[in-house]
Amino acid sequence: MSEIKKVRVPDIGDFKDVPVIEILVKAGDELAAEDSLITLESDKATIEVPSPYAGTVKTISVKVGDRVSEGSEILSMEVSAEHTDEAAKAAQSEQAEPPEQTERTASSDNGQDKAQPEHEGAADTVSAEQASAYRGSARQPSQMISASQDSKQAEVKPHAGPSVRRFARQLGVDLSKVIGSGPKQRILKEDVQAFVKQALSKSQNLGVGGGGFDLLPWPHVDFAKFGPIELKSLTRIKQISGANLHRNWVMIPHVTQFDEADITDLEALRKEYNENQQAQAGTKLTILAFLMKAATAALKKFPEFNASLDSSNGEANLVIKRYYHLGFAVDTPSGLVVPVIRDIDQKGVMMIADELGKLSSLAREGKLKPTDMQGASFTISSLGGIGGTAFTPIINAPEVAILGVSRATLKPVYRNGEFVPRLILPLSLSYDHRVIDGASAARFTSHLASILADMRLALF
Ligand code: CAO
Repeated sequence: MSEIKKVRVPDIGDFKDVPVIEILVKAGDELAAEDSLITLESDKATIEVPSPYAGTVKTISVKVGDRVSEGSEILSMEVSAEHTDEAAKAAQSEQAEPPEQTERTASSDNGQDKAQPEHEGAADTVSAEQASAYRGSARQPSQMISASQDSKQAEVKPHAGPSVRRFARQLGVDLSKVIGSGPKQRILKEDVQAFVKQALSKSQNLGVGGGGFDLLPWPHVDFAKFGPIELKSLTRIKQISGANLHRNWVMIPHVTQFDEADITDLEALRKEYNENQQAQAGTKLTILAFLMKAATAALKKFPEFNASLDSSNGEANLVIKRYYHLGFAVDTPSGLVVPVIRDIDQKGVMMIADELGKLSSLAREGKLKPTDMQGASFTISSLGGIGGTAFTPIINAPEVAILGVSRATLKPVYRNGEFVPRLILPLSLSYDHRVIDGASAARFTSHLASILADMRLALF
């Protein structure tokens, strides 16, 4: 036995005259109880109305654009008596434990909702803990479907909730191409995200182009709850360099090679020179000027460190530079800047030291021109004047390596049967592992250390 049942808009809270934005079924459709029938969209929320019965759709009484309220007829269904009984039981249990029939935004608006990640739209509102639990579930992300699946899928209306449909519309995703991983292949927001991610990764050029990360939202904490706070805006330099550092950190697979150089003899030479110069008030020679010269000699021997990755023609190439323009990080009151000294290979340490001093002063006064900071093929970041034993500098893209230098200290070194005090300079070389292998990095820093121990090697 079966009977015809009219399905009406259920209690939708305070919403009245809400426009119908989607009709999700058609006459003849076989439905299970809880399948979505229509989508309503008020100015505050999107509401999906589920079927109270299992059965066959006979007639549809609304069309897109109609305005409905509680009690408005939606459609009629042929329902078997058995299903009607089940529905009655379900309705009873619903009263004890209301199901989630409406969109998150609607229910959270009236304060009745607790977001549950199993349903679409939840990702908009879930807490960090809920989201991480969701990500940890066994659900498989959706995949792009083949052309044959595509045509089959086109006959079937994609099974997705309103927030997911809206999300897909915003991103321009054709839901018929997305495979749902929810119950009854329902398409979840995650499936749309996975679809977009896959499409993006297909269009990327060998990992050198843009990138997408399916990360949790940043936690927003009201710190004032825990004690007094003060707001300070980041300087313009920090905002610009921060964005660059962030991109470089996430897009370049960094590895840092640590090494040490014995600069005892170099330091003796430097001090002797500076003492003579002080009498004449000449340029002060710092370790950094020697480091630039030594690094240039090492770059000549290992050209892949003086290079950039390029994928503009669709395949990955290494652009090896036959010029030696070295950037050096300068700590200024407004933030980090990196002026560049050009053609180090053609300059002596005195000329380099002179430019270092001038560019550092301009940097601290905020007077560097854009051209002063362009064209570097390799960068040195020296924290030696401040302290520290080692650090992991971030590569200054599109370069492929950066040398970090920490504070030189006297260390006991075993030589000819006895410990002797030697001045040891810590080196930290970060490199792009797509371009440089660990063995090459170890060879580079060993060679650099040999040059710093005996600058005559820079002549070869
Ligand atoms: N070990 C021991 N002493 C060192 C040293 C080292 N590696 N490097 C420099 N020093 C000494 C210098 O010899 C100098 O001592 P004296 O005054 O007795 O001669 C003193 O430290 C100060 O040197 P300096 O810092 O003025 O000069 P520099 O050429 O070494 O460095 C510059 C210039 C511009 C690189 C530096 O001032 C600077 O700004 N460093 C910070 C860079 C930075 O922030 N990097 C981090 C980037 S990532 O966030």
